[in-house]
This record gives sequence, C-alpha cells and structure tokens, in this order.
Amino acid sequence: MAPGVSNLFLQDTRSPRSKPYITELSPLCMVIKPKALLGAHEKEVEWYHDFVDLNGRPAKDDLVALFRVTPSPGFTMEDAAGRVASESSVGTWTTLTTLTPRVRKMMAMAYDIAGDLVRVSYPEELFEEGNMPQILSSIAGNVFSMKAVAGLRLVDVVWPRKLVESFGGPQFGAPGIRRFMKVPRRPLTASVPKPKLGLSVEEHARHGYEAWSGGLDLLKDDENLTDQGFNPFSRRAKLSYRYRDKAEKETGERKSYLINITAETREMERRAKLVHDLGGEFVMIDICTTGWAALETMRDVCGDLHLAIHAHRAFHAAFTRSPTQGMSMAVLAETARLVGVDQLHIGTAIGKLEATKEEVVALRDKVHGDKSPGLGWDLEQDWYGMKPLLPVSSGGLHVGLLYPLLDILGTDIVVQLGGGIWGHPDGGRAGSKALRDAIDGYLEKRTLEECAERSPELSVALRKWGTSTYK
Ligand code: RUB
Repeated sequence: MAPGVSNLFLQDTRSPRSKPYITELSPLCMVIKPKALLGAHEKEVEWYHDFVDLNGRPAKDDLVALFRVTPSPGFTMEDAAGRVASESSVGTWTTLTTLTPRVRKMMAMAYDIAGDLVRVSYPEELFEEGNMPQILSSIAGNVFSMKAVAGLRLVDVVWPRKLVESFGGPQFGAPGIRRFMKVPRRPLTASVPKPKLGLSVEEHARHGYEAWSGGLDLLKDDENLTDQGFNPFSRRAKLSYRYRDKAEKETGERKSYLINITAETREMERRAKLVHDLGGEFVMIDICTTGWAALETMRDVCGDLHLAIHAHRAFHAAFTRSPTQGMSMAVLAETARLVGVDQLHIGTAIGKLEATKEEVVALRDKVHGDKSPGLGWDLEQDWYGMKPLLPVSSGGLHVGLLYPLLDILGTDIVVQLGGGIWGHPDGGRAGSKALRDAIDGYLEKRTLEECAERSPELSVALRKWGTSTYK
C-alpha cells in the first residue's frame, strides 16, 4: 500500500449521512469528499450502492444470506449493506474498467433491510457446487473485517436446490443410525469418560465397558483425546472394540464407539481405515478445528468405508457466540448437514453451555427436518430429500435435567452425559443405568420421582444433583 493511503479515514470530510466518494489526486495521496465537492476532473470511484436494490427480489435459484449489520460510525445501513454484497460477490473498493455486462449480472444484491437485518441474494453461478470452503470464502469471507462494519454476523442462509444437491449429505443420518443400532424410537444414550484427558487405554476402555454394560449405547471420546502418549489411538481402538463385543454379548444390545480420529487429514484417513478394519461403525471428528475441506474429504472416505460421522463442534463459539459478529451456529449446522455428518452437537438450552431454548430448537429443526420452518429470526429451508441427521444434546446434563430436555427437543436425539455418568456416586455402570431408567420412565409417562422409586441408581443420582443446572 502506498504511504499516506492508510491515513484515508483521518481525512474523511463527509457529513455522517452522505454517501462517500473517494477521489484519487495522486497515487500517494487520497482524500474522501462528498459528491458535491468532486471536481470535474475527478472521477467517481465507488459503486457500493449499485449493490443495493430495495425493490429487487431474489431469483428462484439464488442463494440468500441474512446478515445482521452494525455499520461503523459515518456509514448508513445502505452504505454497509452495499459493501457486504459487493465484497462477498464480484466487487471491490472501486469502480473497475474490467467490469463486463456479463459479470454485472453476477453482482449480489442487498434487497431487504429491516432494522439491522439485511438480506442479500447471490446468483447461483457465483458458487462452485460441492465446495463448501469456496462458498464460505464468499458469503463468510472478507466481509467480516471491512472497516465499514463495526459488526457483521451471518445469521442464516437459504441454500438453493442445485447447491443442496451438489453435496452428499449424511450417509446414514438419523434413520440409518437407528437401524444399525437397532434402537427404533427411544433417545440414544452416549457418554464421554471423564476426566477428559489422562485416562490410560485400559482405564478408558474399562470405563466404556462399564457404561455399555449399564445400558449405554454409544461410548464417545472427548474432543481433545486423540493419540496422546498416555492413551495411544490404535491401542485404545483395539481394546475398546473388544470390550464393545463383550458388552454386546452380555447385554444382547448393539453398542458402538464414537472414536475421535481428529488429526491432519491424511492421518484421519489412516485412523478411519483402522476403525473400519477393527469393525467400528462410527468416527468422531472435531469439524470446526479440522475445517470444511478436511470434513469434505472425510465424508468421502467414510462413504467408502461405510462409517458414520459423529461431529463435535469444539471451537464453534469463537465465531458463533457474539450476537453481532461472526456466523451463527445455525449456518454451521446447515453446512455440517450439507457436507454430510450423521450426528452433530446442538446444545441443550438447560445445561452448562451458552444457548437459548429458541436457538437449540431451531438447530434441531435445521439438522433434523425435511424442511426447516424458519422461526422468525432465521430462514425457511427445503432440504430436497437430504437425510436428517441425529442431533446430539450434551454439555452439563444429568438425569435430573432429562425430562425438561426431552420436552424441549423431543426423543429423536442422542442424550450425551459426561459428568452426569462419571460423577455418579456408584460409578459409570450405575450412572448409565440411571440414565436408561429415566428415559424408559419418560417414554412410559411416569414422573421422575416414580421412576426413582423403582431405580436405586436413579434415586442416588437425583440425591446428588437434584434437578438443578450446574454452570
Ligand atoms: C460434555 C462434553 C462435551 C460438550 C461439548 O461433558 O464434554 O464436549 O458437550 O459441548 P459433560 P456441545 O456432560 O460433562 O458436560 O455439546 O455444546 O458442543
């Protein structure tokens, strides 16, 4: 950048409401002037308002993005919306001599501004089919760091049919998982051994066996357990599947293991292959830290190996938590469904991690419905037959919270308890039994207190935790 250009904003002579025009006096010195002050020799360089048409409507095949926009001081909503539409499609900071009529037709358009919410439509041809990194580099790319916006959040997206169909979607989805787990209706149960890190292979696998024996369906690794020295991946895998087989034989139920293969992509491929060779059904991937490209690769690999993908979302809150900046969890959930995970963490509304009931219910609908309804703050989406995935509710849950949780989310979910199993005073087996007893009670429409009268394990758990939320 030429010296002096970075002082651009210090030399702003606009009134706060006027549309800015930047004039070039020499390559080393630029000033901003209101249009009225432009000299005849000076040419207009901005065209951001060409990206705003409040009478426009999206075409049927357009991708529509809903943004929450906080303009920076001195910029109107239209100023900011035009910049977002421009930078996320074909534009840049100045008019171009290379803009042809054909490219002009590919401009995104901010067509609706309601309060701080802006809808932008994008012609479908801007996007490469089946390439999530490319799509996100457009609609969730440079725009977040523009000086014209003090805050920008991608709230939701309507994905056009052709783009939806260009992704694989879940391989098994909720129905496929229920089929191979032979659990047609009740909520599936999962547990992650705690402490999070530090357990040896023998301790970890033994805990898995205890939980499976107590009635658990899915043993899950923690998001930061992969292949550390204290618990190497391949030894953990081998021993855990032996215990899984033993538990299946003893209980007569299907058991499975969400083993965390998170690593560099080629290493994930090797680990997935090992899981397949050892007779596993699932791999677990931390999809935010590994990234969309890696997930697309692993969706392919797992398709070939017939392995289901359990998606953990550790790191998501770094960009989903602020209401005015980043990208919503809803968009992340949609991208995960498109790329094709089979299970995804969606939160609890009542546990230890941040999310409102409204948000968690919307997430359930995003990943689970044939059509996501759009609840006012988000947008309606037709999934065009793409399989629903199984939502996983986890984070600070225990049996005392089970009934309200199922009231909120319904029963086509995975209920995942870590501390709520491994903090049971009588250990993991009793913790798992308490969870299954509470689930049976809910389905049989008995009160939790009635269930506890018949289940000593549940009664002990409720004495410890009651029905409180622990933060
Ligand atoms: C749960 C746990 C999971 C979180 C992740 O343990 O460690 O990693 O659920 O959060 P515990 P989310 O049951 O002891 O809280 O599910 O919201 O992505």
